[in-house]
Amino acid sequence: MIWNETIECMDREEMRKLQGIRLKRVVERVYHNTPFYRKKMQEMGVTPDDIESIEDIVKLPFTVKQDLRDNYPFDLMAAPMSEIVRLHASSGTTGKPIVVGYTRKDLSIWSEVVARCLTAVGVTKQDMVQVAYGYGLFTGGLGLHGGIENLGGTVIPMSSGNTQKQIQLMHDFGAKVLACTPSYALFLGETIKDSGIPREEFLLKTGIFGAEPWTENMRKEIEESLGIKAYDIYGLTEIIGPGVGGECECQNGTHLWEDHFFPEIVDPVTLQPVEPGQQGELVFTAITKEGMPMIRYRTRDLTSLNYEKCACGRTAVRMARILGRSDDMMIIRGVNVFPSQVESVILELPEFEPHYLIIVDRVNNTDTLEIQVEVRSEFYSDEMNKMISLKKKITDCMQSVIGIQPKVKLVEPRSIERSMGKAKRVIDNRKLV
Ligand code: DLL
Repeated sequence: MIWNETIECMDREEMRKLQGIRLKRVVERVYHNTPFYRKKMQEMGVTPDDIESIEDIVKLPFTVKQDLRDNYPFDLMAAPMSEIVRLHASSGTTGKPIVVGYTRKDLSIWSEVVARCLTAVGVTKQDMVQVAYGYGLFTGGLGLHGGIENLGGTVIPMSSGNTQKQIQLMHDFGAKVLACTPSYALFLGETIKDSGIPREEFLLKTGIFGAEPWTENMRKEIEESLGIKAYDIYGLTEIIGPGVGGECECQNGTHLWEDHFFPEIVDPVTLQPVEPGQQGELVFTAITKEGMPMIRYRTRDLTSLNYEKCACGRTAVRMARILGRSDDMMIIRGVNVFPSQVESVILELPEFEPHYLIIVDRVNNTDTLEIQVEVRSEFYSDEMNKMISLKKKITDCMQSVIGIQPKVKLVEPRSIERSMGKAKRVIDNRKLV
């Protein structure tokens, strides 16, 4: 099933024309309504008249997270505050939060794109969806919520946490779909197992997971643990929240809803467009937003785009799994290491649980990398020899993938703290110095 066939399967030339018209409109809007953008465009000598087609997007300035902080709270709005009907915010790890505002039309676009994501993975109005993303300033809960209502499904607005109750209601209500972070999905799977309720008594069949990077191996792990199909949903507060894109049943890339969010991939250093299909930093322009449109917003997410038509029939461009954020990349003794590489090694090995912690530090001016990982109970042993050889096995695998030798610490099952929202798996103590 396809929610909006005209758009999702639109011919590429036609899509580019539509994007061009919308780009011109949004550039006019921000030029006249948002002093920040007008100033930046004037500095570059660009006016809305220079924008004739989507190709002209490269004439426009980039926007970065710091710009949102500098314009805190409302200076990037392109609509009067009387037109703003909802605010969301994201705090990040440091500094002031970033704030975004939505007009009524923005909310209706949001519920449209989330409905597309839900339909693309087979969710229908017959289905009950348990939303275990956080509700509140975070966009996850309310974003999914609006899409499910638009689709006509039944929402269970659980929010995150309260894990025992999540399980109980999922079971008693017969939820078919679960929406939460992949790390919380793992925790819920573990908790169901512990509850002693037979898994067959749950009607769950589909998971809609996102808000944090996750690997293909993590997908397999979750699918097995919950007995479901697990799909990716992508988004970010600055652009709209969840639903900037979502996977279809082919599980072969995340379709981006490019009639609303125009994607580019640029080299994060030179900021020039990369060759088609190459990996780089994802940049979005929200070409239909009214409240707070973003122009060429640098997401810091690293991925690549595939414009081939998908087996599902959609022509909407597909984004590869996010490798990580450029600011998540750790440089350890000069070597670039992504948490996703560490995750894929751990999940490749049957002896380990998908729960781990990466601790980076600097001792005597040398970077250290410690990986704590839980050993599955069937492999956990009091025999020293067994544990030593297990440790050697994972250390060798890590070294061959990440290029440096980590210090691995094997820990008991269930000893690493579980996450109910976005998992925090990296502790970089070097930043404290
Ligand atoms: O996480 C919005 C969201 C909510 C998406 C629920 C999906 C589901 P932020 O808190 O602003 O918004 O974080 C956005 O999270 O730039 C990525 O780095 C990361 N991210 C989001 N979805 C995915 C995903 C929400 N599917 C940041 N895969 C983004 C990998 C993701 N990373």
